[in-house]
Amino acid sequence: MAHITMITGATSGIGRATARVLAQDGHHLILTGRRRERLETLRDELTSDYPKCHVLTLTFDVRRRDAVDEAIASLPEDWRAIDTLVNNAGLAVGLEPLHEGDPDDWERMIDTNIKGLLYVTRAVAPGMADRRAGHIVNLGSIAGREVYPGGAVYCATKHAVRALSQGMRQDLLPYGIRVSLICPGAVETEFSLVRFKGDNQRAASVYDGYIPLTADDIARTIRFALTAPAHVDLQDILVMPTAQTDARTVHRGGK
Ligand code: NDP
Ligand code: 8X3
Repeated sequence: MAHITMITGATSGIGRATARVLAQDGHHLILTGRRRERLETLRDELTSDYPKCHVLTLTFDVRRRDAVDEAIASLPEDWRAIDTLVNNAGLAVGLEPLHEGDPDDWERMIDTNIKGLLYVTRAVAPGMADRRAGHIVNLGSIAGREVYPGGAVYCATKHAVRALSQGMRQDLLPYGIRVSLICPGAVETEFSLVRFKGDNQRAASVYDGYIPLTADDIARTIRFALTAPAHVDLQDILVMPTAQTDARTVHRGGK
């Protein structure tokens, strides 16, 4: 039987790269995001490059609980037994000090990174518990271990993802479900473009003078967690660029 994997936020960056790596491994993929056209293009590319891979796309906003429930309920019978859920959809918005921050930005981050992840997990995990099998991969961050200036709310959401991962592990323990938290440092994706609201120059400057991680680096890390033997749960993986030691320290201008 094919392995069914659902990836949220597959229209870009880490989600899209993970879809490609897992397509190569023969997973059947449920790809989700808000940008329908990108999902459909990715589906067409993957099914043409990897004929063994079947792809189903679902377009919804993870912040809308009704839309999440509706999308999961709409899955055809042979797509319902989801083996792996990659909770990847997420974003940072803004980098202002807390006292100057825009509460609308805070809502977007909290609603997407915390509540959206919860809604999707609530819709998918019961099936895993019934089947007594499954693997949930949550995208945390170095920002879920540290806090940096201007990042208080984003960092708080990723600290929450860390707490939720631990809680999921506890609650799902009797069902043999693995929960892996993947915590990257700087990965060059559309992340900074979103954070700086389309300011290309400011986004690019985040990665100036050093080699950041690529989305593919993280996709391969996710593959590593998924391919561990069933009795091994890689609970918490921190992946940093060699040029970055912690959330605030990047060595620019080296090799
Ligand atoms: P991208 O901006 O490239 O991709 C983000 C993805 O999330 C997109 O596919 C987007 O799809 C989806 N998404 C955002 N909001 C929503 C929403 N409301 N509903 C559904 N989907 C949504 O960023 P990354 O690939 O870098 O980020 C992926 C994850 O990795 C995030 O959780 C991020 O916090 C985390 N991360 C990123 C790091 C980095 O440096 N890039 C480092 C550490 C962690 P669409 O817009 O089509 O809905
Ligand atoms: C993304 C990494 O350091 O920009 O989670 O917050 S960081």
